[in-house]
Amino acid sequence: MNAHPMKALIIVDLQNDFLPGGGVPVPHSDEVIPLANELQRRFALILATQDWHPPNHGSFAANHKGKKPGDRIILDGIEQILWPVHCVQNTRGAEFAPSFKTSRIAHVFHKGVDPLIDSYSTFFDNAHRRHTGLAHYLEERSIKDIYLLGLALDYCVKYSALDARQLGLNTHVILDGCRGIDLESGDIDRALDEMKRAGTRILKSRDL
Ligand code: VGL
Ligand code: ZN
Repeated sequence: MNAHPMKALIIVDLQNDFLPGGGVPVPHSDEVIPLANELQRRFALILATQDWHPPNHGSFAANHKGKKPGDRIILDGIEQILWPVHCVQNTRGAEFAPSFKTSRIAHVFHKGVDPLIDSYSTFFDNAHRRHTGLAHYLEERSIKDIYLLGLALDYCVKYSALDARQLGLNTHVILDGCRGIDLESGDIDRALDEMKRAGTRILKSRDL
């Protein structure tokens, strides 16, 4: 066995559409990019994720007659919040932020590719029907410790951390490397509580 098992830095959805001015702008999200670049020096394995929707994705309000962003519907049997069009495959909105340094990323995992189901988590879709390959990737390399940062704290980061805990991973969230949407005020605080209760360690980059 590996005496010093690797830990993975997982950088979540640093894509144009989640930056100020994008389709689903996360407030102050541009502020995490320098940290995402800087922290890569501290990890031997860097992974990243991209929200990667087809144009007909069921999470887009525009694909449901009479619906607007923020409305809730039942999509193929489960509840779905509707969003503005964002992160459409092979468009500028889905690209990584221009200042984000990507040369050391070992693998990019795509999520939200099935038009009939959304995927906030980097591990599974919202109904846990299909996985993205990330769990197997980590298992094959005996990686038990993951460090998450990115967007959005109260969606993708939260659901990724909860799935990671269910998979038995030692899960860390680097708080100053994340920003949230707070669609309903308090969402960010509730997300932090939920992650902590599930055994996620919330830490600051200076405590790494
Ligand atoms: C996300 C909203 C819609 C996320 C993805 O990755 O946090 N949020 N799609
Ligand atoms: Zn999305």
